[in-house]
Amino acid sequence: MANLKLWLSCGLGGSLLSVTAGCANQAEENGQSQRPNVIFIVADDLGYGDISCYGAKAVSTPHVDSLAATGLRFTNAHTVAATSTPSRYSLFTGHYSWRRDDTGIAAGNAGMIIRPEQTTVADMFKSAGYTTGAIGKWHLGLGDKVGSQDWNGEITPGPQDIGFDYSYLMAATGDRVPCVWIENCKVANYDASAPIQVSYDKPFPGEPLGKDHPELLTKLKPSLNHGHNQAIVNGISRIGYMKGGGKALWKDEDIADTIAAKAVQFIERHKETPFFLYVGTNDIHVPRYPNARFVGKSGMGYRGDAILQFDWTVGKIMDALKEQGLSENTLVILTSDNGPVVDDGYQDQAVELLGDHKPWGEMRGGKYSNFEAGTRVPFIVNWPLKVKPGQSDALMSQIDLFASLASLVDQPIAKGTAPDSRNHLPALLGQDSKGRDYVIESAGSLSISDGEWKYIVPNKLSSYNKLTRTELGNSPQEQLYNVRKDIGEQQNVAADYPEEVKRLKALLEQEQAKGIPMKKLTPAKKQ
Ligand code: NG6
Ligand code: CA
Repeated sequence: MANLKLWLSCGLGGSLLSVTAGCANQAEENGQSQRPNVIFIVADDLGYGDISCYGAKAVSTPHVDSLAATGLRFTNAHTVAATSTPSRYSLFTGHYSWRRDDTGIAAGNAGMIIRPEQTTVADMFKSAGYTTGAIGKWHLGLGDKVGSQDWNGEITPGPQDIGFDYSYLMAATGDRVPCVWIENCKVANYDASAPIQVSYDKPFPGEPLGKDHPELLTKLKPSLNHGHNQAIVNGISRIGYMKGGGKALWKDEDIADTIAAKAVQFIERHKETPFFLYVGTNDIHVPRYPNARFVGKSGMGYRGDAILQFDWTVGKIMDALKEQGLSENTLVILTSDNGPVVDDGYQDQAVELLGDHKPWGEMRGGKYSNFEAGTRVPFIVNWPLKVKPGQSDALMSQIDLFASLASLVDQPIAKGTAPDSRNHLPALLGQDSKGRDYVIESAGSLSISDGEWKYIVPNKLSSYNKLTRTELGNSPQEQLYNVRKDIGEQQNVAADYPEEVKRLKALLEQEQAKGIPMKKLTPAKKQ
């Protein structure tokens, strides 16, 4: 504890930003630095209103609630995008995914979207002497180019080339092939008797497909017209074609257990050194097929049960920290990659059993949407040693985690690295109640919000996703909402406040002109 105090008083005492290299070096030389471990827990498709500490009544999430009760619960924190790949890309790189036109929802055989020459938040922690790990959902591509992966050998480049010492990942999503875990750059539990082939173009002769063999879909059937009716693995049909896998194939009902076990193992193995761990849960993405322990427990069907399973995962991670004596000095950030969706492709009764539960809270839209529920997500910061419990209404963006945490561990950021990330460490730790001047959100179109006014760029994209029943917030008209007074974005007041429209539009255009120019706005490709 004495050592820890020295580092804290040296690096963080008084102004949080006054960490001086000399001070940190001196502490290190004396063997006296003890920086916090950092864990990102990134839920998948978990809505603002899906957990009880954010107002859910129909479902109870005691572990997440306890993290919030002993930490800081943010009410206005945003992802960069309303779907996984672009959201996670920005979280890891501090670079707006909308500046590139190849960061839409990735197929399971996509090449690695973050290029090895880019510097990630994991690289940053590694330079600071941390051991780094990535466990769970990846969805950022693997290997060099689409379709070029050797699923039966080494899959490179991979997370190891962008800063992660250890990785145990699903390549994309639960609903996309390949349905196997990849540990470091190889398929885990590889089964030589069942070589793996993956294609997103054509089926493998002799392999039954969900669309032709509904009788083989013993666990979940796809929703009408959503696709998800190709390769069948574990009685569930997926997006994409796959052959082989044998004993390496995952079982959906065990995915959460696997992720929790690997996260706990990582914590135990690295308890002596500072570590950075990213845990991307599969919950509550489709196909939702929770472990029997949770089935029927929420009364809301598999979607609610998957929320309970997510909460359990959080509990396992927190218990492991406690057991290793690391709770006090571990900075845990719990958030989601995008807003909620109810029917995202499988007949799991999420719509029928939703009842009064509002995954989107009081907001409009959801996953895929420019409206607020697309990107305003749960965001909890827990660091007992340093962060006082409470609520923060500061305007936050996940894009800033890179620069803020670099400041925390006293790492310089080279020019060109994390170009869109800003240091908001004081807000992250509850010492500044304002946060960003504005956040930029992307969901096919772009929006900009200063926390009071939100402007959505006019566009010709569709305004409604019939499959998921989501209002997408697209319109050929300019839209302006006062999200402070009208969080449900009901009143488009663009015509009444032309000055606000002009101001926000100019700010956004300024941002767009910066850095790597945006080639074109591409809506996320359906894979
Ligand atoms: C969509 C899928 C959806 C989900 C999403 C990615 C269809 C019709 N829908 O294209 O089921 O997989 O992609 O979700 O294919 S995300 O959270 O990983 O971004
Ligand atoms: Ca997601």
